[in-house]
Amino acid sequence: MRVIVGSTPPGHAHHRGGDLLCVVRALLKKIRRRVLVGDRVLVGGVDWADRRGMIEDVFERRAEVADPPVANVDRIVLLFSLDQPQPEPATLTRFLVEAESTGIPFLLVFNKVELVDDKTISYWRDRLKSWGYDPLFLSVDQKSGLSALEEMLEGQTTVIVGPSGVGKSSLINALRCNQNISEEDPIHKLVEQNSKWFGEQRVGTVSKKSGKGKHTTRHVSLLPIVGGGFLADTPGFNQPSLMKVTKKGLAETFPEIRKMLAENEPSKCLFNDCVHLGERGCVVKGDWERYPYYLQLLDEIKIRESFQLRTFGTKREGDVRYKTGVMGVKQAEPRLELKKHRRVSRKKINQSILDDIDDDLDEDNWFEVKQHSRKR
Ligand SMILES: Nc1nc2c(ncn2[C@@H]2O[C@H](COP(=O)(O)OP(=O)(O)OP(=O)(O)O)[C@@H](O)[C@H]2O)c(=O)[nH]1
Ligand SMILES: [Mg+2]
Ligand SMILES: [Zn+2]
Repeated sequence: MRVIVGSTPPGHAHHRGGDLLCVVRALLKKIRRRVLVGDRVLVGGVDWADRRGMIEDVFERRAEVADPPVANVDRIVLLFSLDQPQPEPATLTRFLVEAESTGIPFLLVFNKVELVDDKTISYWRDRLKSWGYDPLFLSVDQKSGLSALEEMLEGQTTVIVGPSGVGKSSLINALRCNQNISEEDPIHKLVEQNSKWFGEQRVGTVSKKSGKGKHTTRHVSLLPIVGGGFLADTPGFNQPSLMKVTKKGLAETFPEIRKMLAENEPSKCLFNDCVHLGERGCVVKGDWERYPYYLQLLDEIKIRESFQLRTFGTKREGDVRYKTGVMGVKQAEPRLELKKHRRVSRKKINQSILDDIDDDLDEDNWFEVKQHSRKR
């Protein structure tokens, strides 16, 4: 992995930092502590002449995006294109849900505006507005609308995600080219010395037949951009996994539901932890565009959670704990996983399902639920 080093120890005056090519210490792999793009790491055994070293530890992460895996991200840019490929509402929803679930601020951007007429642009603007979003429209090819985005990304670490072929790598190239990197920024000065960081991201074509991209970008990489800050290019994919989204959390990722619940304060839904299937006393009415997507995703997550419950005895993913390590910095490490080969007893599964139902309900609601389950 390539690690940027801000400064070197005293006595190494002739090496002004730069970057090191590092291997990851075997122990980290053994305890399955993954090193992600964007991680701050502890490097040891440095050979300054050869610019090599070893990643010995990983510092605590401020934020983490699971899909694609990038650490310490300040912002997500969700990129789609208005044509070639056209936006698909179901895919768009999946990406939006995934971005909402990270809790990291994100920006929805539509590229290739020059391929469509004004009517199409306002159609998508209005449609997205009814979902609760205010997207940015631009064209990388025509270099229009880029400066608004540029300003927002300054000094931050941003990860750009979206389907294949929408122009993620093209956008990154546009934000990196024809500009001088700020002289004051020490990291950028260091980066300047290494031409690898200046290579353009490869751009692919979109298939004429299907209108889809060809998965040109294969790796996640963090690239320095204008005005300081980094932008992570990622491979395009159509199916964010939604692994971190829970059955209870899903509603929170839809602005439409958040709005309906806020408008109905303080009454809310009859059930305390209603999952909004339109039961009696549910205020999330079924007459909004994305309700079918909500129900579809809820089904998918339910299936996944019950699978996780059966396989691991827990539905909670990626538990980490913190300990203070070398240099007094808190570091995250994964909790030990249950041994996979040990079968979870049926009794234990039933107990955890009961516990789950228990947290879902107030005592007053018990009767309702029994009624419900009898009907089914
Ligand atoms: N018409 C038009 N084409 C564009 C624009 N921006 C990018 N493209 C084209 O879209 C195609 C795909 O661009 P890429 O940047 O490779 O797309 P990507 O999102 O990185 O794709 P993956 O790496 O496969 O995920 C290329 O042929 C680009 O030239 C634009 O604003 N207008
Ligand atoms: Mg790409
Ligand atoms: Zn409800």
